[in-house]
Amino acid sequence: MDRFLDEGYFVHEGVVSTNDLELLTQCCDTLLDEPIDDGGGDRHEIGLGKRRRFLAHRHEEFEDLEAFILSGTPAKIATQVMGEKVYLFNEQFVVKGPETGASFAWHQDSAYVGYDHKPYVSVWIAIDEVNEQNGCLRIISRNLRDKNFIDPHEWDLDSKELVGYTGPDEGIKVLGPEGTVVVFSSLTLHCSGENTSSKNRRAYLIQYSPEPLRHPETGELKRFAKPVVI
Ligand SMILES: O=C(O)CCC(=O)C(=O)O
Repeated sequence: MDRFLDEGYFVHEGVVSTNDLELLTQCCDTLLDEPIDDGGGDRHEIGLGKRRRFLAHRHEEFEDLEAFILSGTPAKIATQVMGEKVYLFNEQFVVKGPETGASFAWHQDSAYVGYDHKPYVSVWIAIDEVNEQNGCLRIISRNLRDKNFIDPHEWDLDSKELVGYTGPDEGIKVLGPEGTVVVFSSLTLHCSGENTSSKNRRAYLIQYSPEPLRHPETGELKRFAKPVVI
C-alpha cells in the first residue's frame, strides 16, 4: 500500500460486480423515493434539496447492502489498506440531481469529525458513469507520511459545507464507468463538481476506521463501529 501512503488515494475499475452495482442502484433508488431530508440532528446539515442529497446511515434496512459493506468488495479493500482489524464507521449515498446538481467543496473527511481521531479510509463507488458534466470527484494527491494532519476548514453557510482549500490546484479528475471505485484517506483533500447532465449522478460512500471512533472525553461513538468480517 505504498501508493496509498504516497498519494493518499487510488482508483479501481472493474472490481464491483454487476449484481453488487444492481444492489446499490436499487437501494439508492428506493431511498430517493422518500421525501427530501437535508440533514440536521445527529447528521451534518449538508443537503441542498434535490441538488445534493445525502441518504445516510440506512444500510441496516437492506440486508444485502449490509453484507456487502461488512464483507464484500469495499470491506476487502479497506482491510487491504488498513489491515485486518477494520470497522464500518459511516455510509451514505450521495446524489446530485440533474441539470442543477450542486458541487461539493474541497475538504478532508476528517474535518467533519470535530475531534482528534485516527485517520480512516473512504471507499467511494460510482453508481453511474462519472464524467466532467455530472460531478466527478477531484482529488489532490497527498503524501500521508509527510502531511498527516487536518488542514484548516471553514464552514460556508451559503453552500452548507466545510471548505478546506480554495487555491488554484484543480486536482486530478477521476473519470470512469459505473462501478469505478475511489479509495482515499480521510486526510486527502477531495471535492466534486456540479451535475449539469440530464440524469442523477449517484454514488455510495462507505467509511472504515482502524478503531471505533469515539469522542475522546465522553467515549460516545461517533457513528457505527461494526467489525468487518472477511
Ligand atoms: O460524492 C460526491 O460528490 C462527494 C462526496 C464527498 O466528498 C463526501 O461525502 O465526503
